[in-house]
Amino acid sequence: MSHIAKTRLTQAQLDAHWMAYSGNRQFKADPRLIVSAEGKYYTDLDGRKIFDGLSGLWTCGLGHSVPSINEAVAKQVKTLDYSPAFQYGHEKSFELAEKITQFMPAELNRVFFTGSGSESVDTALKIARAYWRKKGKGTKVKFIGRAKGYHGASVSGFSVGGIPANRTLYGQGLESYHLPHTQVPGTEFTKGMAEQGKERAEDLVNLITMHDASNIAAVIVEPMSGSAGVIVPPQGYLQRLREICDQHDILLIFDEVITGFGRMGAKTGAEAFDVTPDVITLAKQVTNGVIPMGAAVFKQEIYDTFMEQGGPDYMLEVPHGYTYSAHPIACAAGLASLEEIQQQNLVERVKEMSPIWQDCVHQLRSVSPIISDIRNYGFAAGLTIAPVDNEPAKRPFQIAMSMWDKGYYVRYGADTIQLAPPFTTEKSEMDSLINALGDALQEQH
Ligand code: PXG
Ligand code: PLP
Repeated sequence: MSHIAKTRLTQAQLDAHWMAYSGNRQFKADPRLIVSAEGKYYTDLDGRKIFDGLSGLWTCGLGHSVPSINEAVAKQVKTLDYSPAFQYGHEKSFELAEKITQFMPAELNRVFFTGSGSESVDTALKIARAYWRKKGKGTKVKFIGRAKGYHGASVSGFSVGGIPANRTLYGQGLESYHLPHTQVPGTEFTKGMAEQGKERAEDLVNLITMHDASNIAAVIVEPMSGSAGVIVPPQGYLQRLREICDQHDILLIFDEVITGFGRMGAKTGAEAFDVTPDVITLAKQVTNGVIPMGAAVFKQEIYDTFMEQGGPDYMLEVPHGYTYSAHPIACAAGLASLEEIQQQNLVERVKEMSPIWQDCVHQLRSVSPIISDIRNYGFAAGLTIAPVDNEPAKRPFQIAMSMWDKGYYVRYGADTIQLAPPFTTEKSEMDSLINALGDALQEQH
């Protein structure tokens, strides 16, 4: 279906925008243009209603155009549109920091604001190095990420990230090494956490032997990988990473840009999997995607180390931050979003409904033989699609385009389809999403 005739955009306008993580040529030949959003649905340029099967980009668990968030943003923009982030402050950032800690494990109670997930990761990695330097261990500078990990688009993010396509073009990054991912053969179609795979944490011991703990600042993993297609940790795996990090004085960073604030049916991935890291990175759902914002949340001991060694009190303890750190409009959106999650008990709702979601997505197995794996946790699911013509990314793209035509937005990436419906999704909406996906898969046979 071609939608280009309906847009008033000129070719020059289409050409001028170099779109993020997009197939620019394909998009501009047949643009998929969204004009509005309300609740769980977008409206496209043709006036079609489209179900939001990924909650934006894992951002909008509350759905779109939430009145309390809209009002908070409108009020804030009229009251204080910008406030200098360095050396001066406004009340809302402190209120939001405290509100965020209500969602974090109790030990993580110091919040550094950023403008995105990528900046949150950059912040966590820089602070990890600086922390060890303050502790007199300035050789601890290397990082350990994990194969298939996604930690944002910055130089540090691609360095610790483990999705090959995001790395190959960019040459030298930060010195980083990678654990194997946890998609263990034989665990395909596991519901939730697999029993096998914990042993893959032992590779951390090997990496430490190779590089020595005296040279390693931090391990960074997503508790559940999102971008790579929803990879759920095996039972006991994260606990084992925690143990090894403790034994070797290495900081453990959980990148919770996707898993934070309810997606897992828990306040964080740390809570869902019962492992407490030293640092948690956040973004996306903190403002329900309405205004860009991220944060890195630290254990108090890390913060205290910088305060104790901060020099005279007119000096900066850490020379780090962003023009848009703690932006007042983002803070207003964040406060309203997190209050909405609490008031509607959405973390509990996702937890209660996730068995229904699990059953629903796993029904697809019998619908199509081209699915080689289905994974799920909370309100998230990933499907691996068997490749055709030696082109693993082709079928997922075709499936997602067919879904768009049917009135469903889903994410496609590499050989996967990703689903993450809004936290308020009803069973009937799950059924229709999965039925449509079944149809789109069958078109591939
Ligand atoms: N860490 C994780 C775990 C993420 O998922 C980032 C960092 C970077 O955040 P920013 O705000 O800088 O984009 C992310 C972002 C997908 C998809 O297809 C996921 C993300 C971004 C775009 C697409 O799953 N996650
Ligand atoms: N580049 C220049 C020239 C700048 O002046 C600044 C900020 O002042 C930046 C980059 C960083 O921008 P941001 O603080 O929005 O990350």
